[in-house]
Amino acid sequence: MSPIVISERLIDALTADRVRVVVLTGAGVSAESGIPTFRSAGGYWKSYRPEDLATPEAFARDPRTVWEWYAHRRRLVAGAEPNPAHIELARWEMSLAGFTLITQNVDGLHRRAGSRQPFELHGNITESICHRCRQSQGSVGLGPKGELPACACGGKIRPAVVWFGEPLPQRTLQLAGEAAERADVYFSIGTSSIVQPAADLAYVAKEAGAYLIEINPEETAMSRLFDECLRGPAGAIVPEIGKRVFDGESHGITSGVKDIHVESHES
Ligand code: BJW
Ligand code: ZN
Repeated sequence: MSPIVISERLIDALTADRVRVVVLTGAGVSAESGIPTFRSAGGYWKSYRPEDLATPEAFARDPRTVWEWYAHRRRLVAGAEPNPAHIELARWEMSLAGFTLITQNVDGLHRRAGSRQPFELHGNITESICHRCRQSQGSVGLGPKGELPACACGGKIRPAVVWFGEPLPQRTLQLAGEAAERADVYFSIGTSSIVQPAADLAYVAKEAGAYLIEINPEETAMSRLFDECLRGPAGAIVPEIGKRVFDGESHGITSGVKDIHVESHES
């Protein structure tokens, strides 16, 4: 059993007066809820090509295959529960006046854990829109006999998510960028930091002078940018940070959680 080491530097930063904390989450935050990631072991992009499933071109070419993949994922999400990382992040929102949660995840688990206003950069898998007129279509999906859903305008209905090559919701992205510009502490949790423009928010925060923390069992494309990398599962590390910061538990080292260590990148 390795200890989780939460540095004094991080605790001091999080307990400062009027601290502004920004958290960006990715698929790894939902891995412990049983939702596969995209790029890590068992991730979707290990078995499928993104261009066959998560692009407007794929949907135009083969909407049934795309819909079947999303129908499968909707069922997974419906059967999943928020895990301790989602629940703890909802508590941070309640406890900190200056807290912003930004997520790349489309599973809605942050909201189900109690987060009131996560900025969902890549949409929400449970909702649908018309691919042509962009009207919201509730949660409509494949019909009982596998019929493809269609809008009154004649356009094809699709999941309300952001595919490669599509713009992110502009207002949401703008608010996320503004929060990153004002951050004192910026967390990147459970993301490979490969997909843009979400990954670049860490650069925005760094430029603005924030203290940067990555929580991920693996090194990522951007680990070197971060001041501290906490290596281990979000479901263990996020609650441990919360315990030290919000429950007033003693600083330093706690034992009992496996496979966690900290890398510090002194500049
Ligand atoms: C754990 C863990 C545990 C495991 N605890 N951690 C600059 C350069 C090159 C290309 C581009 C560029 N700028 C834009 C692009 C193009 C493209 C892009 O970024 N491509 C890259 C692949 C290079 N970006 C776009 O196309 C974006 N749009 C855009 O830029 O539009 C511009 C535009 C403007 C105006 C008009 C038109 C266009 C859109 C990106 C959309 C991404 N969509 C997806 C699918 C969403 C719908 C769906 O879910 O089906 O979003 S792809 C997929 O990747 C999904 C995710 O949100 C996203 C990020 O993945 P994430 O969350 O990081 O997951 P993983 O699997 O990569 O990583 C998981 C991590 O968790 C791993 O590191 C594990 O180690 C870790 N982990 N267990 C903590 N227990
Ligand atoms: Zn329409």
